[in-house]
Amino acid sequence: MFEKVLIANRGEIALRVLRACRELGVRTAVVYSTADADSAPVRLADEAVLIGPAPSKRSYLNAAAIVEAARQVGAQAVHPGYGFLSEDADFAEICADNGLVFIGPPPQVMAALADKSSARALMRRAGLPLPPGSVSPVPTAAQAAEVAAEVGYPVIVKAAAGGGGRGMTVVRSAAELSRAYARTRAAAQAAFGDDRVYVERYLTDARHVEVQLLCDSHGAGVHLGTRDCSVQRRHQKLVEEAPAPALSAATLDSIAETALRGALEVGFTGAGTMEFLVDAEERFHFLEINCRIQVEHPVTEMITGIDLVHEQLHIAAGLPLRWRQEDIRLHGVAVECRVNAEDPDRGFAPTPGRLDRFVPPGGPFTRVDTHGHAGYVVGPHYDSLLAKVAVWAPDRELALNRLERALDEFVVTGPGMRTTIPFVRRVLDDAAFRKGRHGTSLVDRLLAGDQPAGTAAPPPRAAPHPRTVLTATEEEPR
Ligand code: MV4
Repeated sequence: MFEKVLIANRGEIALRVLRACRELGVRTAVVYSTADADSAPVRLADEAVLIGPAPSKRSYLNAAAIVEAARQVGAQAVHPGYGFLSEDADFAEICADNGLVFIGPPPQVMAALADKSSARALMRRAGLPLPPGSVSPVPTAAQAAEVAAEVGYPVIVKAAAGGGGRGMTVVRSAAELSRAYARTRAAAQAAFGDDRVYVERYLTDARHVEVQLLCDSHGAGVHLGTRDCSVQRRHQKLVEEAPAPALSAATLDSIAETALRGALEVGFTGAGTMEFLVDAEERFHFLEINCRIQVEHPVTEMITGIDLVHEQLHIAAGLPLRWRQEDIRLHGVAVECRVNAEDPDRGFAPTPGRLDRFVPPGGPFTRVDTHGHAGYVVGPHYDSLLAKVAVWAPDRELALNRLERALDEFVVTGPGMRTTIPFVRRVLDDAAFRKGRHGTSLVDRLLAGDQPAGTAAPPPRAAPHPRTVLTATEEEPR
């Protein structure tokens, strides 16, 4: 195992990785920007290295500064967390060139999978089912129209260099195609410096189901079951659960086994996630592979009892996987929600500012991953994730009740401060969500404020905090 790991991230995930290192007896160093000087990970790490000012481009995205920090502290490996440089194959390569282990897959594998069009071609070759569409990037609007006519409308034009919902346009009819094609190419060029796009049939209101994978550097791998992440707004997940609900055991097994086969085929190593869309007939279609630990990993940890960051460290250190597939048992249901400093009533606009009260929930089977505390200042420079609340229960209904209970306890206040908690409560109250029958259009339906015909609105729930306070003392009444 490594003696010292550099954590190249901030916020709750920096803390999460730091804790895993501590538990394995690995010394920790974190990098930080001036904005995070008195943050929890900086205070808890064995060492901390200032790498630049608040803007991420000059700190958490500054590969040279991070490699220099690793050299200064004598770290052997770099854990990138999620976001920032976590899926940057060039950064992984720079680490290797400087004698550092990048905790993730080999740079060539990362590069092949970061290109969504190339990932699609690789998975097609491995025999995975894909949404109907083009095998390679589509170079002209006329060819895009040909593909679209073949697979049928609606279609979606996706940037090869995109992913995670960035650089995609849904096209409803042939009349809109050439403009949408041109616009997506221009946007991809501007965002990624790469204007290649491909075309797929657009699958309406499917479910977003993903598979957690662990593969070692000796060709062995296991899957840790599925998660459903259909509750998203503009590709920001709000609620995630494991396993994916309301699908047959046969479908879940088939998706998970297919994902593992595809990952092993391309030499994937480390912790990764394969994303699928699942349609109403339970047919599944490969979308993309993420080569990082994901925000929603705790729900998988809760149903498997496996610490995914421990496993990442073991795999990166070259150790063989400690689990065979038959050792992995999925137990119960876990649900997580994100508590972002955002105002759901104002288009989820970030609400930066100081927290004057911050009281996270507790109780049985309730896990809170957060770097927040009273006095913490939510700055404007980074994403607005304040906390993740994850709960476990033997069944889904109890898990959802437990999450509602946990959210009722959570106190987050400050001048102008709002959170996503009220919106998540509406999700948890939704009739289709309760049945596990929702797809990716749930959030838009809730935001449009309409219930589908024949679905009664759920009964209002009790006030989250008791407002009645009685006093019974031994004093004589006057
Ligand atoms: C799609 C799709 C439907 N059809 N591709 C979004 C994130 C990225 N991983 C791929 N995504 C999607 N790709 C085809 N062919 C639907 C999504 C999608 C989605 C779309 C609109 C609103 C919310 C969504 C949530 C998850 C996935």
